[in-house]
Amino acid sequence: MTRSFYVTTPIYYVNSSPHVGTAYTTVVADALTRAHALRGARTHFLTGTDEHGLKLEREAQRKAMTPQAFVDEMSVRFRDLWPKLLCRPDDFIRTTERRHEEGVQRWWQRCVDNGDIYLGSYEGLYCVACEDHKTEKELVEGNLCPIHRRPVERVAEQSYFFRLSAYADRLLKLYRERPEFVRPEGRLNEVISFVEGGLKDLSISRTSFTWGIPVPGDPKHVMYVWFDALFNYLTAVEGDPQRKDLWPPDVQLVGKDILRFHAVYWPAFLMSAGLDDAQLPRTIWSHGWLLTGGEKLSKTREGATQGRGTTDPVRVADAVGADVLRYFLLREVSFGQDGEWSVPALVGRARSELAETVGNLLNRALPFTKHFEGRVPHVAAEALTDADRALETLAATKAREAADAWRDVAPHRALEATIELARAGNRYFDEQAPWKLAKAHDTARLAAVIYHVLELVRIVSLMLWPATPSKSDAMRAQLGLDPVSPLVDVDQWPVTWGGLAAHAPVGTPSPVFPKYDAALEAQIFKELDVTTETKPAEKPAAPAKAEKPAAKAPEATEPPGPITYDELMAKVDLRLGRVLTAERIPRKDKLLKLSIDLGEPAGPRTIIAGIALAYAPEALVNKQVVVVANLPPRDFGGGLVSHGMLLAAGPSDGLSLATFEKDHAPGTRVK
Ligand code: ME8
Repeated sequence: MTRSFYVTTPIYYVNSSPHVGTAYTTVVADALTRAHALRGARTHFLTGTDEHGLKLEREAQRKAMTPQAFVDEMSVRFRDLWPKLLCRPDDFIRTTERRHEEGVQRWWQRCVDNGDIYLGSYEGLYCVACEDHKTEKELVEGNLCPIHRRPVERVAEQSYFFRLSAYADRLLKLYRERPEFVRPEGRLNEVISFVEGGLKDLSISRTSFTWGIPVPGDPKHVMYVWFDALFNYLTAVEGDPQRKDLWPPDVQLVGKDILRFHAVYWPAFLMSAGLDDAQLPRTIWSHGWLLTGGEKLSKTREGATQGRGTTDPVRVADAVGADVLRYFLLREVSFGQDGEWSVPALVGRARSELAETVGNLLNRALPFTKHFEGRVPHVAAEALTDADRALETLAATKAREAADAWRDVAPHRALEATIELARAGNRYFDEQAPWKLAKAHDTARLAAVIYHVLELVRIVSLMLWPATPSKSDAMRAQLGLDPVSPLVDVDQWPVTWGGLAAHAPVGTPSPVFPKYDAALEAQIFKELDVTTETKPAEKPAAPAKAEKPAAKAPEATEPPGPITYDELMAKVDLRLGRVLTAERIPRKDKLLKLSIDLGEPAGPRTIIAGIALAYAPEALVNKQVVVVANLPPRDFGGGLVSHGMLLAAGPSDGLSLATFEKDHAPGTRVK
């Protein structure tokens, strides 16, 4: 049976232009869609714009425009952005469209018919930037909204209410029976505590402004913008006979700021409208924020990037290419966690992973096809060695790992598996030394080695396609292959070896990624307003004291110059971790391989630390440690990659690990 995959992004407020934070969710949705399409699913990707409410009415007034003219102009900026980022939504819904307005009015009426909407009066606080009601308790110093740091408004007016309080038990039963309804797990717990804390009925209409969908039968009320907006996911598909059966959505991506609306109000509205549990969305996937200087990157904080570059996705895509921006967003942030926006970090990733690992592998292997008349070499079975077979097995393993990670909405893990495979390809190339085989006229071995590398690049190009579609196609062109083209019911995920046909002509070699040398880096930094001194690590940073002589006299080194607290928090991500397992590494006396829980949805991290002379592995299990969590991975060779560094001090045989007096949850940030 054909599998379908329906994914949604939030519909974005059009009060100002999109930024890389907005682009983040859409890029993830697009990449997930591509990954599922490549596996043969019938996919549907919905995004759009949220165009009603007080915030937009006021913004239009400020611009001396009618709300309609204003939202028309702004919505286009979103619609036009997505193709520039190689995103291909199947539908783009605007809440000012007729299909939506009429649909929402019907859903409202269903809730009325069910006895869940009643007239009352609302008195309380409201944050226009959030379009959300607030309680005194939630406010921060100066009576400000904790998210936007802006004053809230006092509202007192007649309002329709939604009987949210009646749904607490059914919601709790839903979370219990279908824990995958909210991901990641930690967020599910937050949602459960919120509902267990008691649900109050929700004010869902306003009379003090007019820019909204009129309440059926009482048009002096307009609907609360969230009641209107949430139903977009349904109104976009219900009217179309071709799309109706896509319901319910498989994955609804939302930022953590709007999880409550999606995990509490949204299912309650649907329950009230008569949907049974099987018709509710399958998973609300809440992700973290892109940060600038430790704070949420938002429309109101544009420019506050501490010199780490513009947040305008169009400028970034123009300067480095949409593939590279997409790759960075998907790879850099552990999906579900917060991550820092930084152009230098983006260039660092592009250099070390895309150019020097993936592009390089193709560039190195392709010229050798001249020994085979510019064709894919044919491999004689008797020329195969254990190293070749090991590479084939690794490719299958990594392809499966990446497929599972895409399915589990973990793009960073999928791409990590992809890059690990490309790294293994480079190691294989070095070890097999085809230049020596060519010199020795060992054509049979040369054919086997070059075939293996080219086939590996084919596999990597498919595995990268969800993230870097145009670069994947460029690599494929050089392999003599057509662009990737998903087909419903055909699983093209590259788990089987040998897709590249022997004797097929290859294309002309040319670098798929530029060489990110100092000149190009300087040019990108200039174009993208990078003013910080921070440079991406040329070489990945060292782990805790690993294999380094003990610093005998720490005082002898010059202390670095002063930095601000914001700089510290922006640059160094220190987290508490708990050691789950620790083991020695054969032939590496000083190193231990640790598995450390940092509370991340992606699971524990592997960290290689140079602490074996000071700690027995068994003494470490369950220990609370301090981890530098935002260093690039460091490859120790032999499949050992460290994903972080432990803080420690002292000589290597008397080293002591930093820890805290009291226990705190894994993942707690050190501040
Ligand atoms: O909330 N990091 O719209 P919105 C990561 N209209 N993602 C970010 C981000 C950041 N710094 N900034 C924004 C709304 N986003 C409502 C939604 S849905 C029925 C109505 C992403 O324009 C993230 O997905 O404020 C977040 O949830 C969304 O943009 C909010 O966009």
